[in-house]
Amino acid sequence: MFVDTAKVFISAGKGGDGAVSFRREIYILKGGPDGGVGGKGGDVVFVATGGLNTLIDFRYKPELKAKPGNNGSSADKSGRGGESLYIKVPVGTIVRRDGKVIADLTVDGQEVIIAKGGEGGKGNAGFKSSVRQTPRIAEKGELGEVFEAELELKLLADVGLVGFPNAGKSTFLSVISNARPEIADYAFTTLTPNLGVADIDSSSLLIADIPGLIEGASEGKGLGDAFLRHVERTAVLLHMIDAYTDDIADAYRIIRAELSNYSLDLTDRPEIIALTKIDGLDADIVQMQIDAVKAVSGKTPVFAISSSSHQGLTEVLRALREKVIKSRELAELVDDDEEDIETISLSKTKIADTWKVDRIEDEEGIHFVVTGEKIEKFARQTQFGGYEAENRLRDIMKKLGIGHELRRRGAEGNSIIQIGDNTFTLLEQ
Ligand SMILES: Nc1nc2c(ncn2[C@@H]2O[C@H](COP(=O)(O)OP(=O)(O)OP(=O)(O)O)[C@@H](O)[C@H]2O)c(=O)[nH]1
Ligand SMILES: [Mg+2]
Repeated sequence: MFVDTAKVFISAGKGGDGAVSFRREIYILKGGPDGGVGGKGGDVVFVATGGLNTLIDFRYKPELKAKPGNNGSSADKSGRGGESLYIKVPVGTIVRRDGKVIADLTVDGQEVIIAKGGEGGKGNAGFKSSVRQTPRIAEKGELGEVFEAELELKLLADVGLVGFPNAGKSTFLSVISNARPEIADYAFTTLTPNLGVADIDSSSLLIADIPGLIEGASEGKGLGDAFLRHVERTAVLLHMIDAYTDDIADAYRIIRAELSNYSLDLTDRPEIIALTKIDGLDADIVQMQIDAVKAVSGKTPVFAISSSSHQGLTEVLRALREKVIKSRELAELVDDDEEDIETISLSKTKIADTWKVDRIEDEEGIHFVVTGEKIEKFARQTQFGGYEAENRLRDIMKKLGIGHELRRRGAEGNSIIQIGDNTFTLLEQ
């Protein structure tokens, strides 16, 4: 089975908690704080890997989980970082989160952090100050990023082979490259894309062979047009037509119509036409067929080839190579003007320190709900119940101006403040 989309649950590791500990040494009565920081949680990292061409593994691995960081400990020992999880994906894998592209792995060996592990919490050693000699406070580790990722594979090749079933696409690939696709004298032999590398003039071309298209493919006829996603990102299309076809102009138009129904982009793609299987045909018939297709294909170059007798193969590969080089040069020019794909992750987004206070009045009385990315992050790292930890959160609220706003809205010392799932009182009670 060939799989080119998958959904997978990603969870990066939680950061380790910071420790509360005091130095204990002989002759030292009251040692200073020496609780170490927690280790960073492991990341989930995708690695683009050549040679893979399906996402099927993800159907069996629906959850990808990196390890949490270890907690800090006494004697200023930091917790060990959680191991990151490295996952191989095919080159051409696009990763989305809530419909938004967060990564596009286009180069063999490229590594992208898909989900960031949480930072470790500070230990009490990190809270020591001139006024606070014996802090009994430590931070909890931050949670790692957790979300459902949508994966889509769009193979990246230089050339995409398109045409009717039985046109000779796979045979061509098998003759000019290292690929060994299935070949047979019936339609829909190819059921999954094949990739092959062809050598030409001391360079190489990566060529993708996909299942044949028929009229109505864009409405799901035959194998439909789903496989066209694998030629969407190829630089050049090689449109292959069996030279024995009766109405060759019509055959050409049908495939072009299906390409355009799938995506207008594909109609603009540089194209080369190859009439195939000319080994058994007289030269004047071949010429007649060439003329017939030229009448409808405009300036598109037309070649006549035979994979069996190796006729015209070098010429068509050379023409493909030139078009690929031209289109890549053009793409680079365009890319320079474009910004990189926007990626979202905790590390890259600056955490907003804006906040909001809501006064809630219900049958249980009045309480105040504080929301805001930064203050909620601090709250998540707070060990509720410990008065020092809560006091630190109160300090942070004060610094951000939240304390003032709470007072303004009528909060008193014993008013209940809620941040996230936690509640505490405005002042220590
Ligand atoms: N005589 C001759 N037969 C060929 C040539 N190329 C392909 N064929 C035959 O045409 C038939 C179809 O070839 P395939 O390569 O499987 O065609 P395809 O376009 O990949 O077909 P699908 O995978 O179904 O889309 C096979 O029987 C091949 O042997 C050629 O150059 N000359
Ligand atoms: Mg085939």
